[in-house]
Amino acid sequence: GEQHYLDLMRRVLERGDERLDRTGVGTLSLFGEMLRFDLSDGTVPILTTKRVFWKTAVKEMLWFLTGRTDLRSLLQQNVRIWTDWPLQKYRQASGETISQANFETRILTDDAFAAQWGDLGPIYGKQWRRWQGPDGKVYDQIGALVETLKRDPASRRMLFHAWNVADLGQMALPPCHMVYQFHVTKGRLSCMMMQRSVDLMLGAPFNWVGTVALMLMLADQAELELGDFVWVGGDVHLYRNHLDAAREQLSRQPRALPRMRLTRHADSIDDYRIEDFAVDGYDPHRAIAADVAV
Ligand code: THF
Repeated sequence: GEQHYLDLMRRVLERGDERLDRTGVGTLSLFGEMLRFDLSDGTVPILTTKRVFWKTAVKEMLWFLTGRTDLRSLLQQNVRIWTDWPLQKYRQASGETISQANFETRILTDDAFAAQWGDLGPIYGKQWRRWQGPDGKVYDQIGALVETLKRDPASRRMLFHAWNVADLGQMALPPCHMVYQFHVTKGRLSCMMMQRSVDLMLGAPFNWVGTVALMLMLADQAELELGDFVWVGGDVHLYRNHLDAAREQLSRQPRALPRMRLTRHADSIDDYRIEDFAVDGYDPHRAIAADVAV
């Protein structure tokens, strides 16, 4: 449950190795951590010790599934968690001190601007749905996964991967949550997600909600119930400017985890919308503000 997250956060605070990271912010970091969440009773790891904006995280997952890598389609859903990277690139290239809001408006309204500055490169959606082989053939890893879940659920090859080595150089950021492996036993779908780099304050809670949403959709497609969500973190860190926020979170008592469910069956993995997700019994402590390291 949530206590395992809080215990991990406390261990990073107390024992994390202090290091300077790519962003220049600095982190405390541990290597190689695993958490297991049992979803079979309907509860899901949407943290209660701070409000997690779960709809934003589900919208991000739905955006990955469309195969898109453009900022505009995210902004149209009012999701602004990916703006920082194209914004930083634009500011550095143009020398303009444009605000985030003005940058987002231009991405939304100016086609040429969006085409030049609003693409994140071949990140998650591209690799998940349109991984291009050396022969030019395009592979839909998600479509193949759904087929295998239906036809051969005992398979040990049910996974998809975003670490396309040849494409890394064109990505705004190399994938953090890289590989998702699935397992079916007694009609229950489990997922292990491996994340090489973990922003424990901001990223992990979001990525977990996205993964659970994905599991719900896959289970619905393959007529399965949910089993375990196993999460494996590589470099698990707290940014130095999140330490007070982490201490604040650790001072709070976790409450009962909420439930997440789909409100309808969809005919294909491509037919889910944010309106199809419902969360029941979510009673979190108030949100904790924290800046994202770019
Ligand atoms: N880079 C860093 N440093 N941390 C990350 O978590 C991260 N991601 C994605 C790519 N690079 C990353 C971006 N995902 C928030 C949440 C997820 C993000 C980026 C930012 C965030 O700011 N969340 C706030 C507010 C949410 C909102 O405004 O809706 C929060 O309080 O949760 C990991 O995938």
